Amino acid sequence: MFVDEVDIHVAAGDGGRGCLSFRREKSAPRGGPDGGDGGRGGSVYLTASPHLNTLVTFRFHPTYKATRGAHGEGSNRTGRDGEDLELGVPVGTVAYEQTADALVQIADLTEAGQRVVVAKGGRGGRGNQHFASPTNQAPRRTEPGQLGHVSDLRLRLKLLADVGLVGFPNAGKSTLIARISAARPKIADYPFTTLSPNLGVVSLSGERSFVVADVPGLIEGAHEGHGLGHRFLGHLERTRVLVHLVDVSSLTGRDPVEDFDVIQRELALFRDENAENVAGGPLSDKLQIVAANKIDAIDEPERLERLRQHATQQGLWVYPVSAVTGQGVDVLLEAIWTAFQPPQTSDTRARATSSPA
Ligand SMILES: Nc1nc2c(ncn2[C@@H]2O[C@H](COP(=O)(O)OP(=O)(O)OP(=O)(O)O)[C@@H](O)[C@H]2O)c(=O)[nH]1
Ligand SMILES: [Mg+2]
Repeated sequence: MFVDEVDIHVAAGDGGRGCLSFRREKSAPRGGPDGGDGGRGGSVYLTASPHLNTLVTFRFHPTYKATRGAHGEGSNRTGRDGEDLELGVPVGTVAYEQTADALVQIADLTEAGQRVVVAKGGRGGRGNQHFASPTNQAPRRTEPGQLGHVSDLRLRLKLLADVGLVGFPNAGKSTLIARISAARPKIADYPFTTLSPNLGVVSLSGERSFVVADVPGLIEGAHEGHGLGHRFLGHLERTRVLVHLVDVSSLTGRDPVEDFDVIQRELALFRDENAENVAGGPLSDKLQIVAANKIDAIDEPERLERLRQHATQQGLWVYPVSAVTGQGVDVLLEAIWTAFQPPQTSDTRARATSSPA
């Protein structure tokens, strides 16, 4: 099951109490203070794992508590530390602390192996051995352990992909990702075949590669919750390029220009409550490439031409493709690759072309 948002409660362990004790032995009937320190409480960590792709385990197990530190003991024995808890999360997980009136981002785990503490264990209290002084050789003072940090968290998975596929249901997004990568999503001739995002890695010649995300289709009113709504668009926030698939075939009674406009409107209306925390800005500002799909099944070429004119007026390139036959797909992939290369500054270009004086 794909779960991309969960609320969990994490509690670190309290520190152990410092001990009050005096050395009592035959050889030292009035020995000094020897109360040991309390152990440190266990902390709770999130660790990004490349082997996970859903937050589902947290849905069934929402509470995590690390163990406390043991109390200090006589003979200067320090209490044992509490055990840390490591919670594995998928790469791309963002953690927010839930305060009374807001969600505050505390971590963004974008790399495998990255580890952050989300609840810090309490320090152990000091035993009375630390409080002896020339004027007080039999101190009765000890410290309690610090309380462990407790927190309510929201975890959100925001997939890490370079390219996002958007479009109406049935436009052919899953067919395209299946053609260009090893991803094998369900493909069928009915809307909303895809119910959760799929990721695929595309490899091009020369060891070039990028990651594509196929998300469930959008329909008019998605921003009001129609269809599957905007729920999955958050997964495209980190992408650099959107590929907008439009069905231009004669198989549907739909109008490609209208379909195109509806999706553009829905992208513009998408607002994520945490968008300000995400680099890259609104989805409608992202670089966009239009793929006119199903050209193998087009009887009236003017359908493609009208879409091309309409998109070109908005400064977008249109690439005719067939996700089924593969026609035009290589050209599309090269265009995608070129689109998200960082622009060469005029400065570096000048340096690359000018020879030393
Ligand atoms: N003729 C033709 N049919 C295609 C092409 N691409 C996809 N299809 C068909 O269109 C239908 C929908 O394809 P999907 O890939 O499931 O569409 P989708 O955009 O992922 O749809 P949702 O998951 O519902 O959003 C399937 O029957 C595909 O076989 C194409 O290039 N040519
Ligand atoms: Mg699909």
